[in-house]
Amino acid sequence: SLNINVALVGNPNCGKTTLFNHASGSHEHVGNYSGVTVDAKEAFMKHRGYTFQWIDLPGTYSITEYSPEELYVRNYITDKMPDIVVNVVDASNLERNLFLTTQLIDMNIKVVIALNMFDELEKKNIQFDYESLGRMVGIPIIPTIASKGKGIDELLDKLIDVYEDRDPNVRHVHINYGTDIEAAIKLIQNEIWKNPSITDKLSSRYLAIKLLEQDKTTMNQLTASCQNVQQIKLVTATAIQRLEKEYGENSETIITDAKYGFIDGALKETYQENIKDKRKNK
Ligand code: GDP
Ligand code: K
Ligand code: MG
Repeated sequence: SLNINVALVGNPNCGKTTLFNHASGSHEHVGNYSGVTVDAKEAFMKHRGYTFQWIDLPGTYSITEYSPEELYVRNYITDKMPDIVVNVVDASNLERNLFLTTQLIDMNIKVVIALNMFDELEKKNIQFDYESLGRMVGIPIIPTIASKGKGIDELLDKLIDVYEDRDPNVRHVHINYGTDIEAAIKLIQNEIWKNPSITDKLSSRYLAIKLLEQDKTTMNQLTASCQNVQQIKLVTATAIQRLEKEYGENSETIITDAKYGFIDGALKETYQENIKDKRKNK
């Protein structure tokens, strides 16, 4: 039988649980994840001959290591390797929600975006060319109104297409973070590549970006499994030093700013409040 494991990933309150309940047909209350013990709800359903296994992961703004929720989501993606991540994005809060999306893009995994709260965009008469954004990032974007069960069938159909590698718009995109950061990524990647056992499982680009952010989880991971860890550390330290000198900022901030720079640029091209309508209202 055909099983598709789908993990729901997104900011808190973007509608993950609502989507999970609609998609799985269960209306079970899902507790909050604010405690130390992080838990994830799981449900099965069938659609067009496929069995979907849904995981409702805790809400996170970022995939870093600053909370149990972030670590849980991160480890779930890298260890359990779901077939597809559904990145639930709150359409009324695009800039902040898309930050997490940039991290999923770095991870080089299969992602479909559920552009949830689409009713909020419609209400405000906002023009958002989400299809164009989807082509830009190589990720299919499906509008949903989870609270009304709208868009769920379209999302399920898209998940099958992506699972079967049938969607021509899916491609692996590297967000271009600019010459200096890209050069630093390349240098670190060159060292990571010497460990095929690692890069089989995790994107070397993602690991390099994480090292540039001075992410301890990644460094510990590589220390445990890379033979050339001393060289990786040296190259990383040198790259960080060079970037921080150039930008006068902490390297994590430099990466964060670059990600927001990408998001701002992408939204400038695709997102616009209806100007005509705005004038009318004045
Ligand atoms: P989670 O934290 O991501 O699991 O978000 P929830 O599923 O708990 O949803 C947060 C709130 O948003 C709830 O009050 C939902 O009813 C509401 N909600 C979910 N989806 C939509 C939507 O598409 N449109 C609107 N307007 N509200 C929604
Ligand atoms: K919630
Ligand atoms: Mg929830």
